[in-house]
Amino acid sequence: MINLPEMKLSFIFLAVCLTLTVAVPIERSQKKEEEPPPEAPDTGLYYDRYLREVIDVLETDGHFREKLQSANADDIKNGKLSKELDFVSHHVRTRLDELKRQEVSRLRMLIKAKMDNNEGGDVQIDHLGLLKQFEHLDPHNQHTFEARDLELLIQAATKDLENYDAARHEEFKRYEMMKEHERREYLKSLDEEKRRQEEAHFEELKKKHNEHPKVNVPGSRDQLKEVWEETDGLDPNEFNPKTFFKLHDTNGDGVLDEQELEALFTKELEKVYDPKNEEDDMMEMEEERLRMREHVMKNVDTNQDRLVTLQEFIKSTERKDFNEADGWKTVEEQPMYTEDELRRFETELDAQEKAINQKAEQLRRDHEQLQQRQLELDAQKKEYQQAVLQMEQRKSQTVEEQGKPAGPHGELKFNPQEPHGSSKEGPGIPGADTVHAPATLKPDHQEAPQNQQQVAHNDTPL
Ligand SMILES: [Ca+2]
Ligand SMILES: [Ca+2]
Repeated sequence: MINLPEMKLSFIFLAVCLTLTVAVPIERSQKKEEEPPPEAPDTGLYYDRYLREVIDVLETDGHFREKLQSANADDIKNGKLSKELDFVSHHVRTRLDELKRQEVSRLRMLIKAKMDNNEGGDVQIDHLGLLKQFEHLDPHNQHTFEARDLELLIQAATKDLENYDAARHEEFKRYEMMKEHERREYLKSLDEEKRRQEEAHFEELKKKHNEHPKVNVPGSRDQLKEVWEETDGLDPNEFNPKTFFKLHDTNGDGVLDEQELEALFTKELEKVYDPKNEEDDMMEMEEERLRMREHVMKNVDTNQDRLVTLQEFIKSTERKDFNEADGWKTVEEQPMYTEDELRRFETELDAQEKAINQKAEQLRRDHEQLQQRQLELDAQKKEYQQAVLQMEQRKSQTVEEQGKPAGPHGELKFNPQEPHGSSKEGPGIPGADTVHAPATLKPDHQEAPQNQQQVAHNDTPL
C-alpha cells in the first residue's frame, strides 16, 4: 500500500470515520513491502468495506490526491471534490466501476436474503425500488461509478457517523438495563439469606469502583497538563498548548482527529477502570471514552467538522472553563436510565421472549409434521417396492412356466390371451392369472432372460 504521510485523502475518513477505536485489517492489492500505514478504524457502517475500497483506489490517482490535499472539509462535504472524479485516470475509473458493481450486487443479495426471510422467496423483487433505500450510491446507474456516487458516499458516511455516537449511547443504555435486569432476576431466584449476602457484595463492589483519584474534566488545563507531565515527560511549568497540539497530532496532518483526542483520555480512564478488577466494567470505560471525546468536541470543534485545528485548540485554552477545577462525573455517577425505562425495557424483553418461544413452538410442530410425512412416504415407498418385487417374481415364474417368448409388444404380460385367460385388468397387476398358465409349455432358457427384462421394464411405471 502506498504510504503517504501527508495523506489528505484520509481527510474523507477524518471527516467521516474516526469514531471507533477498533482496527480491522484492510485487504491490500499492492505487493509493495513498505512499512504498513496505520489502519483506519472500522467505521461500523454496513458499507465500510466499500467506503475503504473506494478510498484506497482513489488514493492511487495522482490528480485526485492533489485535489484532495488542497480541499477543505466543506469542499469535501458539499460535493465540490466529487467533481474531480471526472479527471481521474481511466484505469482508476474502471476499478471504481467494478467496486460499484460488486457493491450493487452485494446489496441485491442482501435484499434477496431479506425477502426470502420475510416472504418465503416467491415474490418478484423490485430491485431498483429497494436499492433506493441505500443512500451511499446512485441506484439509477448500477454499472459505473460517477461523481454522484462519490458525493453520495461521502454524504451518507458523514450523516451516518453523526448518528453513530447516538446509536452507541443507546446500545450502551440497553446493555446497562440488561445487566440490571439480570441482576434482579438472579436475586429473585435466591433465598432471603443468600439474597442479603449478594446485595451486600454488590454494594461493596460499587463502593470499591467509586474509590479512585479525581478524574479531570477532559480538555481542561488539569487534564492536558497531566498528559504533558506524565505521558510526555515534560516540565509542568512549561506547559505550552501549541507544543502540546503538535506532539499529539500523531499522524502529523495538522488536525486532532477523534482518535488522537481519545488517546489523550487514557490516563484519566485508567484512574477509574482496570480490566483486572471485578468491579470495573470495560463497556463502561468505552462509554466514558466516548463521552469524554464528545465533551471536548462540543467545546473545541467550533465548525463541527469532527476535527480540531490548531486554531480551534488554542482558542479553547483561552476559555474561562479551560481552567475549571471541578472533577469529571463518571458514567457510574449519573443515572443512565430511569426505573420507568427499565420497566419498559423488561416488557419489551418479555414480548421478544414470547415471540421467540412461539416461533420455536411453530418450528417444532412443523418439524414433527415433516417427520410424520417422511414416515408415510417411506412406508409408501416400501409398499411399492414390495409390490414391484412380487410382480417380478410372479412374472418370471410365469414365463418360466410358459417357456415361450413374449411378443414384440409385450402382450404376453399385460393381455395374456391364455387358454384360461380371463384377465381384463390390462397392465394393472399382472401375474394373478398368469401363474395359472398351463405348465405344459417348456421354458426356453435362451429367451427367458429377455422376457424378464421386458417384464421388469414395463412394470417400472408402477
Ligand atoms: Ca492528526
Ligand atoms: Ca474543527
